[in-house]
Amino acid sequence: MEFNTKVIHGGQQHDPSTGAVMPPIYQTSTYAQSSPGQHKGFEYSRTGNPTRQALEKSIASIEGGTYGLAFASGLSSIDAILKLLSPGDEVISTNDLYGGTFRLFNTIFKKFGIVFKFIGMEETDRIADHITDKTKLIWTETPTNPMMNVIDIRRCAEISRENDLLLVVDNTFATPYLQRPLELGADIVMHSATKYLGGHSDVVMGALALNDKDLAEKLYFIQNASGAVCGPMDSFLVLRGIKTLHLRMQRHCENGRAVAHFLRSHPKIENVYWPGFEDHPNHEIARNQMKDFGGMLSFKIKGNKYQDAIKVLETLKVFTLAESLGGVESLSGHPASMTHASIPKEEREKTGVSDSLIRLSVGVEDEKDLIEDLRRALDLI
Ligand code: P1T
Repeated sequence: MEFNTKVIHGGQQHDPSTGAVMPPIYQTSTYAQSSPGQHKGFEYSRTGNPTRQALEKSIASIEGGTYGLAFASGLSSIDAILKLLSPGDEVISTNDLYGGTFRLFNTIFKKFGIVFKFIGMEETDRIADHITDKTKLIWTETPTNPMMNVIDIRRCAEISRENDLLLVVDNTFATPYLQRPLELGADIVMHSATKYLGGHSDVVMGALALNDKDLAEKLYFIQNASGAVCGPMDSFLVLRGIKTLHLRMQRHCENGRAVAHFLRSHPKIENVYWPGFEDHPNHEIARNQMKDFGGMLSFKIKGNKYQDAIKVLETLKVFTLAESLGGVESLSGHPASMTHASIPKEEREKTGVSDSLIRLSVGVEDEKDLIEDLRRALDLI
C-alpha cells in the first residue's frame, strides 16, 4: 500500500459491531466481563481502548512499523522510552532538541542515575567518541528543533547496530510523509502527535512506532504500568488528522519553501535555517532521507537584536505568536524565551538559539498572505 493510501486505510477496519467507517469514540473506562478474565479483548481503558487501538495501528502503518503506541503527550512517550533504561546507563543525545525533551532528560532522568551526553550530531562520526560500555541509547531529532540541523539516520543506525545500542528518532518535524526512520534502520520512531499528525492544534498527544516484538512488549508494559495514555476523544481526533497528513504536508512544504526563499532574499535577514537550501550543511543528507523539506524554519535578523525579533513577533498577524507547531495555521515563536527557555542560556547559545532567533511553523494558508505578513513586520524594524 502506498503512503497516501496508508494514511486513510492503514491498519483500519470498519467497526465490527456497526460497520461504522470511522471508529466510534469508545468513551468508556472499563468493559464488562462474563466471568473474571472472560471479555471481548478489552478490560480497562488504560490497558487498551478500541479507539486508541485503531489510532495505534494507523501510526504503526504510516511509519512502516509493526507496533504503534499512543500516549498522553509527546513527552510522556519519551518518558516511556527512557524507562527502558536502568541507573548508570548512558544516552547520547543531539544537543539541539526540543527544550522540554532536554528538561526531561537533564532534570528528571538524570536524578534517577541515567547519564546524558549532549553532542552535535550533524557530523555523525562524533558519536563514536562518546560510546562507552554503559551506552544504551542514541537519541536524535531530525530536523532538529529549532535550528533545523539534519542528522544522517542511516549512519546513526549503522553506529547503533555496531555497538548494540537502540536508536530513537524524534520524527515530529518531518512526519512519516517526509521521512520514515524505521525504514532507514532506527529502532523506535517517536512523535509529538500534538503537531503534524493531529494537525489542527486541538490535541496534546505522543506516539511511538517500532518493529521489534520484545521491545514493543516492554513499551506496552510501561504504557500500562506508568499509565500516561491518551483518551478516546483525542485518539479519534488524531486518527482524523492523519487522514489528511499527506495533503497538509504537501502544502506545508510548498509554503515553507516560498517563505524560506522570501526571507533569504530580504535585505534585513542575516540567516535562514531551512534544510532545502543547497548550502544547508546537510542538504545532501536531507535530500537523501527526506521527500521534501517541510514547513518549519528559523531565522535571524541582521544585527541580531533581541528587540527587533520581539518587534517582528508582536507585529505579525497571520502568524500567531504561540508555542507548538504543525497545525494548519501558521505560528511564530521565540525559542529562547518560549520552547527552549528550559535550556541554560550558555548551552542553547552554543547551538545557535540566541535571543534574536525566530522560529516559524508555516501553515497551509495562501503563501501570498504569509509573505505579506512577514514583509510588513520586517518593514517596521
Ligand atoms: O508537547 P508534547 O506533545 O509533549 O511534545 C514534546 C515534543 C517532543 N519533540 C519535539 C520535536 C517537539 O517539538 C515537542 C513539543 N514542541 C513544542 C511544543 C514546540 O513548540 O516546539
